[in-house]
Amino acid sequence: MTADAVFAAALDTAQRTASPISQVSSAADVGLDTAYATQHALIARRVARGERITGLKLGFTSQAKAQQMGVHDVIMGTLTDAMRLDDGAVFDRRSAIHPRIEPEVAYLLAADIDGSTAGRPLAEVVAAVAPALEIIDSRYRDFRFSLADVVADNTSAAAYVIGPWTAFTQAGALDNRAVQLEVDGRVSATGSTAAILGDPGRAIAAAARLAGRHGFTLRAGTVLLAGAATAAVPLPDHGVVEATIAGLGRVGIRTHDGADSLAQEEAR
Ligand code: OOG
Ligand code: MG
Repeated sequence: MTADAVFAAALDTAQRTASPISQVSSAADVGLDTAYATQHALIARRVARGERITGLKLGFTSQAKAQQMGVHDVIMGTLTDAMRLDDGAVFDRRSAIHPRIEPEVAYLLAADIDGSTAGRPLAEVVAAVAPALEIIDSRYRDFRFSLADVVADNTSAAAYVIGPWTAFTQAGALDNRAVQLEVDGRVSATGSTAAILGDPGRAIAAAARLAGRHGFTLRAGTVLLAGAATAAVPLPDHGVVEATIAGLGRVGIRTHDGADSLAQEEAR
């Protein structure tokens, strides 16, 4: 087996069993090419089990995230239908190791995107925008990683939920919208969409560049998460998490960590 296949198998098992592993960089000198090859091999395993790719995500597009994790390059990960939750759905905390949650801007793509799309007007390549939440869960011990580690681990992607879509042409400028993350009705992070590359619309060109360089394809009808606008916060074992983006609306999930707490949640 090649190194990327070995790493992919270990990361896949870590995710499926919710048990953390050592950073792949602790065993070998892993470069960015091997890291993306590992991510592609990991996704190929999930697709072979019947999952479908539903989009891509960017990481470390904001200073808040880069500083929180000590990783300063923009990275790309892959989303599948098994990670998608409906707005308002319940997430089982036990399926994750040490999950965190963060507010995101989601784009619905109107066209296939590759390196040549970088110069096209956004209105031609984006159909709609929505507030979103991402649950991240590093498969590495202590939620610590190098750039190559986190790329190999599919950029910590665990789950995502998308709120109501607004047609891109109706959404207006998105370069400075207030973002708020609430846990059980209490504000736990605030920021602005301006934190995402200065304007989250720049995520499209950034994704096009990374796609060309690292073997991804962005397809019409799939989603792009532009990256968190604020630092991530720990996912509560049991509670309600909501994100609001001014002018775009609100999106939320509930969490539970066992049958009893789910029953309590449903009785509320
Ligand atoms: C990596 C994923 C980063 C974002 O929105 O910046 C990311 C991590 O923080 O574990 O998803
Ligand atoms: Mg994210």
